[in-house]
Amino acid sequence: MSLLPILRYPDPRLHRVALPVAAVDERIRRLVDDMLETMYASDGVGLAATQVDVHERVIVLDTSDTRDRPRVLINPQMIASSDEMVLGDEGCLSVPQIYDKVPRHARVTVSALGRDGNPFELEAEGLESICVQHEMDHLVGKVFVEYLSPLKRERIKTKMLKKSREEQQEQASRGVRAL
Ligand code: GNR
Ligand code: NI
Repeated sequence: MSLLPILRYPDPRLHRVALPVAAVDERIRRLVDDMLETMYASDGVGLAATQVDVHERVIVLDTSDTRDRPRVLINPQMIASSDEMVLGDEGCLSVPQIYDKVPRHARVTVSALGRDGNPFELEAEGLESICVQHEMDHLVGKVFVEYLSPLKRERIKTKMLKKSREEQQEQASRGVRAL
């Protein structure tokens, strides 16, 4: 198992559209395990393969309080969504320290393949429903800041670029080569 680096907004690779997984094989199972390890290490409730620069339709999530209920969704398809919407505060591991309200369907039903390659359906509500929609957006290249006003999005972009420049300078000053 290994920790994977997470792409940071506004990296253009976050806007790539993921392709379906052709077969749930050893490579995909390793990706899933590394994504789960990375999600737990980052205290995230979900992670999409896009965020670790793998452009295939793989999502992991765990919205349990105990952080011991990993869910794996390979080739997820939205099969139903409630008309009722909810407005919750969202964050993203690719946009650290930014939180804002995003409208989402209150409930969704998704079909997917599990880590074992077997199909299943997930009926989600509450945080899990929000998280599934947030992760499925990542797979089509959409980051939650795209629901915000262009002004807010530009401010976030500027803030993120400034932060990454500062981090690079700090690393350079410690003799670490910039990536
Ligand atoms: O850790 C995360 N928390 C979160 C909170 C509210 C709505 C969505 C999320 S997903 C996010 C992890 C992440 O960036 N997944 O792509
Ligand atoms: Ni995210």
